[in-house]
Amino acid sequence: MKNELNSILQAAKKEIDSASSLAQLNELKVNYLGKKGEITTLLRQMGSLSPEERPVMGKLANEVKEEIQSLTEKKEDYLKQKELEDKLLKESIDITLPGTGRNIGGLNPLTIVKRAMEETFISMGYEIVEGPEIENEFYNFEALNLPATHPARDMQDTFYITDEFLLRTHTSPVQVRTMLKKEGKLPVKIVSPGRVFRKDDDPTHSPVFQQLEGLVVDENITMADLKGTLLLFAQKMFGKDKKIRLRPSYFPFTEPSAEVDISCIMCDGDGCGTCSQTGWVEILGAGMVHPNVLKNAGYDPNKVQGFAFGIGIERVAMLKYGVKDIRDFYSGDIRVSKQFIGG
Ligand code: 2NL
Repeated sequence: MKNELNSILQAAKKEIDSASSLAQLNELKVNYLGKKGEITTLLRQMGSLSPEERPVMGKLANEVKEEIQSLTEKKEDYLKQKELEDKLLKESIDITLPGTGRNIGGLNPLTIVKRAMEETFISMGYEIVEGPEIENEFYNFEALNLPATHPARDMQDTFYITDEFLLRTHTSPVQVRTMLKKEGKLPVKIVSPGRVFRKDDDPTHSPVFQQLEGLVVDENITMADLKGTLLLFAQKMFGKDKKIRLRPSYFPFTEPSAEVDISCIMCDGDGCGTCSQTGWVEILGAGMVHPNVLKNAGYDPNKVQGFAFGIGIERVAMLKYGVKDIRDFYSGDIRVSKQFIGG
């Protein structure tokens, strides 16, 4: 029996030694020490021993049991530690690898230019007013001296939603709404920036574009006020050295009307490709508010006057940044806005 116990111990030592997982170790623990394990089975045969041998064998069996127990515990600790180390090794992060980086967006150049324009007019005491992009014919056409029969109304290739509703073709309806709300009160001094819509699509026309219109109504307003205002605007946007000139033009909502040029920002007036050798580039349209428009909006044209102007935001941005195709602003191509990160 002593020999058997010894060989059990040797076999157990070998198995414990070669166990490579906690599951394996558990299994051999049951095999040696469990209720149906080898040592228990051997101890059942104690009855065949002499009374002197029994306590000796019992003591030896217990020692073998304890040794196997302590060896499995040690191995268990070792395997647990090893499993943890393996896991940590697998999860380890190489902090020397380069980072994945982050894509930071930039403002669309039109937003940058729109904000700069707004700031310019805020500094001159204007209020910014916005309004609906879906309009009706009264605010978009009729009130602005464009009756249904007016040729400008088919000239303006309009997106109609229903017979009644359309996408505004300019931001003037916002100004009509503002005047009507004021019920004849003075002064009116507002700019209306926003998206407008026309059935146009080529390198210099987009079906969706942005405008900033300005309107001043008060007593004793003259064309000199308009010219001074636009000169200040041109100089704030393009540089203190810039000059402007007004050329006679026609808009149904202003009389007289003018097209406004700025001294060429590329060649400073010497003549180049941008200004077609003229030294001037057109930047906006303007004029004195037509008496009919004042009347339609609740003002007496015999008592008050007004000036108004409309500036294409894309036009200003194209000039300022040398953009050749208006559609680049609306392409959604990140290579466009990336060039404007940080303003
Ligand atoms: C252009 C021309 C213009 C106006 C817009 C306006 C608004 C009211 C009354 C009178 Cl409520 N006029 N706006 C006046 C003249 C020209 O825009 O070519 N814009 C890009």
